[in-house]
Amino acid sequence: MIRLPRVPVPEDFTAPAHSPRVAARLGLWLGIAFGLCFVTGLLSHNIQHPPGWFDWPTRPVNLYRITQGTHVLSGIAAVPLLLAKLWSVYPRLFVRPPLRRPVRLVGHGLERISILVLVCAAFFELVTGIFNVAQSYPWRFFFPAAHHAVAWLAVGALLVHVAVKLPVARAVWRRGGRRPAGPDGEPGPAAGDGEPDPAASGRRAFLRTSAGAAGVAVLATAGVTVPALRRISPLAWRSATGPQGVPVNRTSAAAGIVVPADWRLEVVWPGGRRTLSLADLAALPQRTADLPIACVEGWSASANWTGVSVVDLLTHSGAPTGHPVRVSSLEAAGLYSASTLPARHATDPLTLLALRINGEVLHPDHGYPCRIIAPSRPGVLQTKWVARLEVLG
Ligand SMILES: Nc1nc2c(c(=O)[nH]1)N[C@H]1C(S)=C(S)[C@@H](COP(=O)(O)O)O[C@H]1N2
Ligand SMILES: [Mo]
Repeated sequence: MIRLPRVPVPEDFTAPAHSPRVAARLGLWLGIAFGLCFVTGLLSHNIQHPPGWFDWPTRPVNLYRITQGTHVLSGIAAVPLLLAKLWSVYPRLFVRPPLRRPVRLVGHGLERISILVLVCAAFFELVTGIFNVAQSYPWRFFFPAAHHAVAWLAVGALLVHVAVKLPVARAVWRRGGRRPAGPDGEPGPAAGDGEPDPAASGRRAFLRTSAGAAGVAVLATAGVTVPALRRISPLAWRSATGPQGVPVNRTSAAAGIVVPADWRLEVVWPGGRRTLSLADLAALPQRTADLPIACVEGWSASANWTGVSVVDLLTHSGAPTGHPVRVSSLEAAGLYSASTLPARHATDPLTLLALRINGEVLHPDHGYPCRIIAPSRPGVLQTKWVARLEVLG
Protein backbone atom coordinates (compact mmCIF):
# COMPACT_ATOMS: atom_id res chain seq x y z
CA MET A 1 0.00 0.00 0.00
CA ILE A 2 1.23 3.51 -0.85
CA ARG A 3 1.87 5.72 2.12
CA LEU A 4 1.89 9.48 1.78
CA PRO A 5 3.26 11.64 4.56
CA ARG A 6 0.50 12.96 6.70
CA VAL A 7 0.14 16.72 6.46
CA PRO A 8 -0.71 18.24 9.82
CA VAL A 9 -3.95 20.19 9.79
CA PRO A 10 -3.36 23.59 11.40
CA GLU A 11 -5.82 24.73 14.02
CA ASP A 12 -7.17 27.44 11.71
CA PHE A 13 -8.50 24.89 9.22
CA THR A 14 -11.34 24.11 11.56
CA ALA A 15 -12.43 27.78 11.63
CA PRO A 16 -16.06 28.46 10.65
CA ALA A 17 -15.05 29.93 7.24
CA HIS A 18 -13.73 26.50 6.26
CA SER A 19 -16.84 24.58 7.19
CA PRO A 20 -18.59 22.55 4.49
CA ARG A 21 -21.73 24.61 5.09
CA VAL A 22 -19.93 27.79 4.09
CA ALA A 23 -18.38 26.06 1.08
CA ALA A 24 -21.78 24.73 0.00
CA ARG A 25 -23.50 28.09 0.37
CA LEU A 26 -20.75 29.94 -1.51
CA GLY A 27 -20.84 27.20 -4.15
CA LEU A 28 -24.54 27.82 -4.66
CA TRP A 29 -24.07 31.58 -5.06
CA LEU A 30 -21.10 31.09 -7.34
CA GLY A 31 -23.05 28.53 -9.37
CA ILE A 32 -25.84 31.08 -9.89
CA ALA A 33 -23.35 33.80 -10.92
CA PHE A 34 -21.50 31.48 -13.32
CA GLY A 35 -24.78 30.13 -14.70
CA LEU A 36 -26.06 33.64 -15.48
CA CYS A 37 -22.71 34.56 -16.97
CA PHE A 38 -22.61 31.46 -19.16
CA VAL A 39 -26.17 31.72 -20.49
CA THR A 40 -25.94 35.45 -21.25
CA GLY A 41 -22.48 34.97 -22.77
CA LEU A 42 -23.77 32.24 -25.07
CA LEU A 43 -26.66 34.48 -26.10
CA SER A 44 -24.25 37.26 -27.00
CA HIS A 45 -22.07 34.83 -28.93
CA ASN A 46 -25.05 33.48 -30.87
CA ILE A 47 -26.33 36.96 -31.70
CA GLN A 48 -22.94 37.82 -33.18
CA HIS A 49 -22.48 34.47 -34.97
CA PRO A 50 -26.05 33.25 -35.45
CA PRO A 51 -26.46 29.54 -36.14
CA GLY A 52 -29.37 28.63 -38.44
CA TRP A 53 -31.75 27.77 -35.59
CA PHE A 54 -31.10 30.95 -33.65
CA ASP A 55 -33.57 33.84 -33.79
CA TRP A 56 -33.03 36.85 -31.52
CA PRO A 57 -36.05 39.12 -30.95
CA THR A 58 -36.02 42.86 -31.64
CA ARG A 59 -38.19 43.66 -28.60
CA PRO A 60 -37.99 44.84 -25.96
CA VAL A 61 -35.49 47.30 -27.44
CA ASN A 62 -33.38 47.03 -24.26
CA LEU A 63 -33.23 43.22 -24.27
CA TYR A 64 -29.57 42.90 -25.28
CA ARG A 65 -28.68 45.76 -22.96
CA ILE A 66 -30.16 43.72 -20.08
CA THR A 67 -28.64 40.35 -21.02
CA GLN A 68 -25.17 41.80 -21.60
CA GLY A 69 -25.35 43.99 -18.48
CA THR A 70 -26.22 40.80 -16.58
CA HIS A 71 -23.28 39.01 -18.21
CA VAL A 72 -20.72 41.58 -17.13
CA LEU A 73 -22.18 42.25 -13.67
CA SER A 74 -22.58 38.56 -12.78
CA GLY A 75 -18.94 38.10 -13.80
CA ILE A 76 -17.94 40.94 -11.49
CA ALA A 77 -19.99 39.49 -8.62
CA ALA A 78 -18.25 36.15 -9.19
CA VAL A 79 -14.78 37.58 -8.44
CA PRO A 80 -15.18 38.08 -4.65
CA LEU A 81 -17.36 34.95 -4.44
CA LEU A 82 -14.67 32.84 -6.13
CA LEU A 83 -11.97 34.21 -3.82
CA ALA A 84 -14.15 33.53 -0.77
CA LYS A 85 -14.91 30.03 -1.99
CA LEU A 86 -11.22 29.27 -2.55
CA TRP A 87 -10.40 30.59 0.89
CA SER A 88 -13.13 28.43 2.36
CA VAL A 89 -12.00 25.19 0.73
CA TYR A 90 -8.22 25.49 0.36
CA PRO A 91 -7.51 23.45 3.52
CA ARG A 92 -9.06 20.52 1.71
CA LEU A 93 -6.05 20.53 -0.61
CA PHE A 94 -4.09 19.16 2.33
CA VAL A 95 -6.50 16.39 3.15
CA ARG A 96 -4.81 13.04 2.69
CA PRO A 97 -6.48 11.06 -0.14
CA PRO A 98 -8.34 7.96 1.06
CA LEU A 99 -5.78 5.48 -0.24
CA ARG A 100 -7.11 2.24 1.13
CA ARG A 101 -9.53 1.64 -1.67
CA PRO A 102 -8.15 2.16 -5.20
CA VAL A 103 -11.59 3.05 -6.60
CA ARG A 104 -11.84 6.01 -4.26
CA LEU A 105 -8.32 7.01 -5.16
CA VAL A 106 -9.31 7.24 -8.84
CA GLY A 107 -12.45 9.19 -7.91
CA HIS A 108 -10.41 11.51 -5.75
CA GLY A 109 -7.91 12.08 -8.58
CA LEU A 110 -10.67 12.87 -11.10
CA GLU A 111 -12.31 15.22 -8.67
CA ARG A 112 -9.06 17.10 -8.13
CA ILE A 113 -8.37 17.35 -11.86
CA SER A 114 -11.87 18.71 -12.46
CA ILE A 115 -11.32 21.27 -9.69
CA LEU A 116 -7.98 22.28 -11.20
CA VAL A 117 -9.62 22.78 -14.61
CA LEU A 118 -12.53 24.62 -13.02
CA VAL A 119 -10.36 27.01 -11.01
CA CYS A 120 -8.02 27.75 -13.95
CA ALA A 121 -10.90 28.21 -16.40
CA ALA A 122 -12.86 30.39 -13.94
CA PHE A 123 -9.84 32.63 -13.33
CA PHE A 124 -9.14 32.82 -17.06
CA GLU A 125 -12.72 33.89 -17.81
CA LEU A 126 -12.92 36.48 -15.04
CA VAL A 127 -9.48 37.96 -15.68
CA THR A 128 -9.80 38.15 -19.49
CA GLY A 129 -13.32 39.54 -19.09
CA ILE A 130 -12.09 42.31 -16.82
CA PHE A 131 -9.19 43.15 -19.13
CA ASN A 132 -11.65 43.24 -22.02
CA VAL A 133 -13.98 45.75 -20.39
CA ALA A 134 -10.87 47.84 -19.69
CA GLN A 135 -10.09 47.48 -23.43
CA SER A 136 -6.67 46.14 -22.62
CA TYR A 137 -5.42 43.07 -24.48
CA PRO A 138 -2.03 42.08 -23.07
CA TRP A 139 -2.08 38.72 -24.88
CA ARG A 140 -1.83 37.31 -28.38
CA PHE A 141 -5.05 35.30 -28.67
CA PHE A 142 -8.36 36.65 -30.00
CA PHE A 143 -10.38 37.48 -26.88
CA PRO A 144 -13.95 36.53 -27.96
CA ALA A 145 -12.91 33.12 -29.34
CA ALA A 146 -10.79 32.23 -26.30
CA HIS A 147 -13.35 33.56 -23.80
CA HIS A 148 -16.06 31.49 -25.51
CA ALA A 149 -14.04 28.26 -25.72
CA VAL A 150 -12.85 28.39 -22.11
CA ALA A 151 -16.44 29.06 -20.95
CA TRP A 152 -17.38 25.58 -22.16
CA LEU A 153 -14.39 24.13 -20.32
CA ALA A 154 -15.45 25.93 -17.12
CA VAL A 155 -19.03 24.77 -17.38
CA GLY A 156 -18.02 21.17 -18.10
CA ALA A 157 -15.72 21.12 -15.07
CA LEU A 158 -18.41 22.86 -13.00
CA LEU A 159 -20.97 20.18 -13.84
CA VAL A 160 -18.51 17.43 -12.84
CA HIS A 161 -17.75 19.29 -9.62
CA VAL A 162 -21.44 19.76 -8.78
CA ALA A 163 -22.16 16.09 -9.50
CA VAL A 164 -19.32 15.01 -7.20
CA LYS A 165 -20.24 17.44 -4.43
CA LEU A 166 -24.03 17.13 -4.56
CA PRO A 167 -24.18 14.46 -1.82
CA VAL A 168 -22.06 16.63 0.49
CA ALA A 169 -24.13 19.73 -0.24
CA ARG A 170 -27.37 17.81 0.28
CA ALA A 171 -26.17 16.41 3.59
CA VAL A 172 -25.14 19.87 4.72
CA TRP A 173 -28.53 21.34 3.88
CA ARG A 174 -30.45 18.47 5.40
CA ARG A 175 -28.46 18.81 8.59
CA GLY A 176 -28.97 22.58 8.55
CA GLY A 177 -32.71 22.16 8.00
CA ARG A 178 -33.28 20.40 11.31
CA ARG A 179 -32.59 23.49 13.33
CA PRO A 180 -34.54 26.74 13.00
CA ALA A 181 -32.97 28.90 10.31
CA GLY A 182 -31.14 32.09 11.25
CA PRO A 183 -31.50 35.36 9.36
CA ASP A 184 -29.36 34.18 6.39
CA GLY A 185 -31.00 30.82 6.11
CA GLU A 186 -28.02 29.50 8.06
CA PRO A 187 -28.94 27.16 10.88
CA GLY A 188 -29.55 29.19 13.99
CA PRO A 189 -28.33 28.34 17.50
CA ALA A 190 -29.07 24.78 18.58
CA ALA A 191 -32.59 24.67 19.96
CA GLY A 192 -32.95 24.07 23.65
CA ASP A 193 -29.65 25.06 25.18
CA GLY A 194 -30.25 28.81 24.78
CA GLU A 195 -26.48 29.34 24.23
CA PRO A 196 -25.38 31.23 21.08
CA ASP A 197 -23.38 28.99 18.77
CA PRO A 198 -20.07 30.79 18.01
CA ALA A 199 -19.34 28.58 14.99
CA ALA A 200 -22.71 29.43 13.44
CA SER A 201 -22.23 33.15 13.93
CA GLY A 202 -18.68 32.85 12.54
CA ARG A 203 -20.04 31.16 9.43
CA ARG A 204 -22.73 33.80 9.05
CA ALA A 205 -20.18 36.59 9.40
CA PHE A 206 -17.98 35.08 6.68
CA LEU A 207 -20.93 34.59 4.33
CA ARG A 208 -22.21 38.10 5.02
CA THR A 209 -18.80 39.58 4.26
CA SER A 210 -18.54 37.60 1.01
CA ALA A 211 -22.03 38.60 -0.13
CA GLY A 212 -21.28 42.18 0.90
CA ALA A 213 -18.08 42.23 -1.16
CA ALA A 214 -19.97 40.90 -4.20
CA GLY A 215 -22.67 43.55 -3.69
CA VAL A 216 -20.14 46.37 -3.38
CA ALA A 217 -18.31 45.17 -6.52
CA VAL A 218 -21.59 45.20 -8.48
CA LEU A 219 -22.69 48.61 -7.15
CA ALA A 220 -19.26 50.08 -7.84
CA THR A 221 -19.52 49.15 -11.53
CA ALA A 222 -23.24 48.83 -12.40
CA GLY A 223 -23.40 52.52 -13.39
CA VAL A 224 -21.95 51.54 -16.77
CA THR A 225 -25.33 50.20 -17.74
CA VAL A 226 -27.90 51.18 -15.06
CA PRO A 227 -28.55 54.92 -15.47
CA ALA A 228 -29.85 55.30 -11.89
CA LEU A 229 -26.52 54.04 -10.51
CA ARG A 230 -24.30 56.20 -12.71
CA ARG A 231 -23.48 58.62 -9.88
CA ILE A 232 -22.64 56.00 -7.26
CA SER A 233 -20.43 53.72 -9.38
CA PRO A 234 -16.84 54.98 -9.01
CA LEU A 235 -15.43 52.09 -11.07
CA ALA A 236 -17.81 52.35 -14.02
CA TRP A 237 -15.47 52.19 -17.03
CA ARG A 238 -17.64 54.10 -19.48
CA SER A 239 -19.80 56.49 -17.53
CA ALA A 240 -17.91 59.47 -18.92
CA THR A 241 -19.87 60.75 -21.87
CA GLY A 242 -18.51 61.32 -25.34
CA PRO A 243 -19.76 63.81 -27.94
CA GLN A 244 -23.54 64.39 -27.98
CA GLY A 245 -23.91 62.69 -24.59
CA VAL A 246 -22.99 59.16 -25.74
CA PRO A 247 -19.69 57.30 -25.13
CA VAL A 248 -17.54 56.27 -28.08
CA ASN A 249 -15.49 53.10 -28.42
CA ARG A 250 -13.75 53.74 -31.72
CA THR A 251 -13.34 57.30 -32.91
CA SER A 252 -13.51 58.34 -36.53
CA ALA A 253 -9.80 59.24 -36.41
CA ALA A 254 -8.85 55.85 -34.92
CA ALA A 255 -10.78 54.11 -37.68
CA GLY A 256 -9.11 56.32 -40.34
CA ILE A 257 -12.43 57.52 -41.73
CA VAL A 258 -12.43 60.05 -44.55
CA VAL A 259 -15.90 60.84 -45.88
CA PRO A 260 -15.54 61.65 -49.60
CA ALA A 261 -17.13 64.89 -50.77
CA ASP A 262 -19.26 62.93 -53.24
CA TRP A 263 -20.35 60.34 -50.62
CA ARG A 264 -23.33 58.26 -51.73
CA LEU A 265 -25.06 55.39 -49.97
CA GLU A 266 -25.10 52.35 -52.22
CA VAL A 267 -28.11 50.01 -51.98
CA VAL A 268 -27.64 46.70 -53.80
CA TRP A 269 -29.85 43.66 -54.20
CA PRO A 270 -29.80 40.67 -56.53
CA GLY A 271 -30.46 42.23 -59.90
CA GLY A 272 -30.52 45.89 -58.83
CA ARG A 273 -28.57 48.85 -57.48
CA ARG A 274 -29.30 52.39 -56.43
CA THR A 275 -27.31 55.22 -54.86
CA LEU A 276 -28.59 57.96 -52.58
CA SER A 277 -26.96 61.19 -51.45
CA LEU A 278 -27.26 62.48 -47.89
CA ALA A 279 -29.86 64.99 -49.16
CA ASP A 280 -31.83 62.09 -50.71
CA LEU A 281 -31.79 60.28 -47.38
CA ALA A 282 -32.85 63.39 -45.48
CA ALA A 283 -35.74 63.88 -47.90
CA LEU A 284 -37.18 60.43 -47.15
CA PRO A 285 -39.75 60.05 -44.32
CA GLN A 286 -37.82 60.24 -41.02
CA ARG A 287 -38.43 58.18 -37.93
CA THR A 288 -37.32 59.02 -34.37
CA ALA A 289 -36.79 56.48 -31.59
CA ASP A 290 -35.09 56.09 -28.22
CA LEU A 291 -32.68 53.19 -28.63
CA PRO A 292 -29.62 52.11 -26.65
CA ILE A 293 -26.06 51.49 -27.71
CA ALA A 294 -25.29 48.36 -25.67
CA CYS A 295 -21.64 47.46 -26.03
CA VAL A 296 -20.54 43.87 -25.48
CA GLU A 297 -18.25 45.31 -22.81
CA GLY A 298 -21.31 45.95 -20.68
CA TRP A 299 -21.63 49.73 -20.94
CA SER A 300 -24.78 51.07 -22.46
CA ALA A 301 -26.35 54.43 -23.16
CA SER A 302 -29.70 55.38 -24.57
CA ALA A 303 -30.08 58.14 -27.14
CA ASN A 304 -32.75 59.65 -29.31
CA TRP A 305 -32.02 58.72 -32.91
CA THR A 306 -33.57 60.05 -36.12
CA GLY A 307 -33.17 58.58 -39.56
CA VAL A 308 -34.73 56.42 -42.24
CA SER A 309 -36.13 52.98 -41.41
CA VAL A 310 -34.02 50.43 -43.27
CA VAL A 311 -37.19 48.68 -44.43
CA ASP A 312 -38.61 51.97 -45.81
CA LEU A 313 -35.29 52.73 -47.49
CA LEU A 314 -35.26 49.35 -49.24
CA THR A 315 -38.87 49.71 -50.33
CA HIS A 316 -38.20 53.24 -51.60
CA SER A 317 -35.15 52.00 -53.52
CA GLY A 318 -37.14 49.21 -55.15
CA ALA A 319 -35.20 46.50 -53.29
CA PRO A 320 -36.89 43.39 -51.92
CA THR A 321 -37.53 43.17 -48.14
CA GLY A 322 -37.76 40.21 -45.77
CA HIS A 323 -34.11 39.18 -46.30
CA PRO A 324 -30.95 39.69 -44.26
CA VAL A 325 -29.03 42.85 -45.11
CA ARG A 326 -25.25 43.18 -45.14
CA VAL A 327 -24.06 46.58 -43.91
CA SER A 328 -20.57 47.80 -44.89
CA SER A 329 -18.80 50.93 -43.74
CA LEU A 330 -16.21 53.35 -45.07
CA GLU A 331 -13.71 51.68 -42.75
CA ALA A 332 -11.17 49.87 -44.90
CA ALA A 333 -10.08 47.29 -42.35
CA GLY A 334 -11.25 46.64 -38.82
CA LEU A 335 -13.13 43.84 -37.14
CA TYR A 336 -16.34 45.83 -36.92
CA SER A 337 -16.33 47.47 -40.33
CA ALA A 338 -19.35 45.43 -41.46
CA SER A 339 -22.33 43.59 -39.94
CA THR A 340 -25.36 41.63 -41.08
CA LEU A 341 -28.92 42.49 -40.08
CA PRO A 342 -30.90 39.24 -39.83
CA ALA A 343 -34.23 39.35 -41.72
CA ARG A 344 -36.13 40.01 -38.49
CA HIS A 345 -34.04 43.08 -37.70
CA ALA A 346 -33.95 44.25 -41.32
CA THR A 347 -37.76 44.36 -41.43
CA ASP A 348 -38.32 45.94 -38.01
CA PRO A 349 -39.39 49.57 -38.58
CA LEU A 350 -37.22 50.63 -35.61
CA THR A 351 -34.04 49.51 -37.37
CA LEU A 352 -32.77 52.88 -38.55
CA LEU A 353 -30.13 54.22 -40.80
CA ALA A 354 -29.64 57.11 -38.39
CA LEU A 355 -28.65 60.61 -39.57
CA ARG A 356 -29.14 62.43 -36.25
CA ILE A 357 -28.59 61.79 -32.56
CA ASN A 358 -30.32 63.72 -29.76
CA GLY A 359 -31.55 66.24 -32.32
CA GLU A 360 -28.13 66.97 -33.89
CA VAL A 361 -26.39 65.78 -37.05
CA LEU A 362 -24.25 62.73 -36.13
CA HIS A 363 -20.81 63.62 -34.79
CA PRO A 364 -18.06 61.93 -36.89
CA ASP A 365 -17.30 59.69 -33.89
CA HIS A 366 -20.92 58.48 -33.86
CA GLY A 367 -20.82 57.54 -37.53
CA TYR A 368 -21.41 60.60 -39.76
CA PRO A 369 -22.80 60.56 -42.46
CA CYS A 370 -25.03 57.70 -41.28
CA ARG A 371 -25.00 54.64 -39.03
CA ILE A 372 -27.10 51.63 -38.23
CA ILE A 373 -29.01 51.69 -34.98
CA ALA A 374 -31.30 48.71 -34.38
CA PRO A 375 -33.28 47.59 -31.31
CA SER A 376 -31.90 44.83 -29.04
CA ARG A 377 -28.51 44.56 -30.78
CA PRO A 378 -24.93 44.40 -29.51
CA GLY A 379 -23.01 47.66 -30.02
CA VAL A 380 -20.44 45.97 -32.27
CA LEU A 381 -23.21 45.36 -34.82
CA GLN A 382 -24.40 48.99 -34.83
CA THR A 383 -22.15 49.81 -37.77
CA LYS A 384 -20.99 53.42 -38.10
CA TRP A 385 -19.93 55.37 -41.26
CA VAL A 386 -22.19 53.24 -43.47
CA ALA A 387 -21.35 53.14 -47.19
CA ARG A 388 -23.36 50.22 -48.52
CA LEU A 389 -26.44 48.08 -47.82
CA GLU A 390 -26.66 44.77 -49.62
CA VAL A 391 -29.86 42.71 -49.58
CA LEU A 392 -28.81 39.07 -49.32
CA GLY A 393 -31.47 37.40 -51.44
N1 LIG B 1 -17.59 50.88 -38.67
C1 LIG B 1 -17.57 50.66 -37.33
N2 LIG B 1 -18.72 50.69 -36.63
C2 LIG B 1 -18.71 50.46 -35.29
C3 LIG B 1 -17.52 50.17 -34.60
C4 LIG B 1 -16.32 50.13 -35.36
O1 LIG B 1 -15.22 49.90 -34.83
N3 LIG B 1 -16.38 50.38 -36.71
N4 LIG B 1 -17.56 49.94 -33.23
C5 LIG B 1 -18.81 49.38 -32.72
C6 LIG B 1 -18.88 49.28 -31.28
S1 LIG B 1 -17.90 48.10 -30.55
C7 LIG B 1 -19.77 50.00 -30.54
S2 LIG B 1 -19.99 49.68 -28.89
C8 LIG B 1 -20.59 51.08 -31.14
C9 LIG B 1 -20.39 52.35 -30.36
O2 LIG B 1 -21.08 53.41 -30.95
P1 LIG B 1 -20.78 54.89 -30.49
O3 LIG B 1 -19.31 55.12 -30.62
O4 LIG B 1 -21.61 55.81 -31.33
O5 LIG B 1 -21.22 54.97 -29.04
O6 LIG B 1 -20.24 51.30 -32.47
C10 LIG B 1 -20.03 50.15 -33.24
N5 LIG B 1 -19.90 50.51 -34.64
MO1 LIG C 1 -18.74 47.75 -28.44
